[in-house]
Amino acid sequence: MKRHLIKHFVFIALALYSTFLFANPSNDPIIKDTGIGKPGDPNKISRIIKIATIENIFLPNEIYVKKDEIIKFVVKNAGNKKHEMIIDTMTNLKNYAKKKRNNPETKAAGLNHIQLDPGEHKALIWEFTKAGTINFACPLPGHFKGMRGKINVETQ
Ligand SMILES: [Cu+2]
Repeated sequence: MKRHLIKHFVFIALALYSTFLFANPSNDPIIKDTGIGKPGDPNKISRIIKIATIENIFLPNEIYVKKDEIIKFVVKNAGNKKHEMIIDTMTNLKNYAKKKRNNPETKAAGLNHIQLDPGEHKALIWEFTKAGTINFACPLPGHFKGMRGKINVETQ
């Protein structure tokens, strides 16, 4: 009887887990653990880093953080065009930029992504869980090649 119950629970746990893994209602680059980190808890911010977007570059485009830091990026669009900022793997960024080229209406709405109108500023809160280099970019057609940046996640 007990064994039967345990089996039952394991089954439910696995079912929930796989739902969590594969549920991706939007067209987002899927956020799974690819080493890029995860959305950060707004109550546990370690530091604020300001970034500006202009045509067609991020300032700064090279950023240094420490592993386990939760960074609030405050991104201001100081340019005259719309810009976006996505933190992701280069593969996901390239795929998304390609989708955007093929269909400019493609929208991502994940927590690794912000869209900014000229003059607008928005926050993106991110927790860096692994040391390494993480990419960010503006995926818009004509921007993607130049509007790229690197976040160097250093071991503490
Ligand atoms: Cu842009």
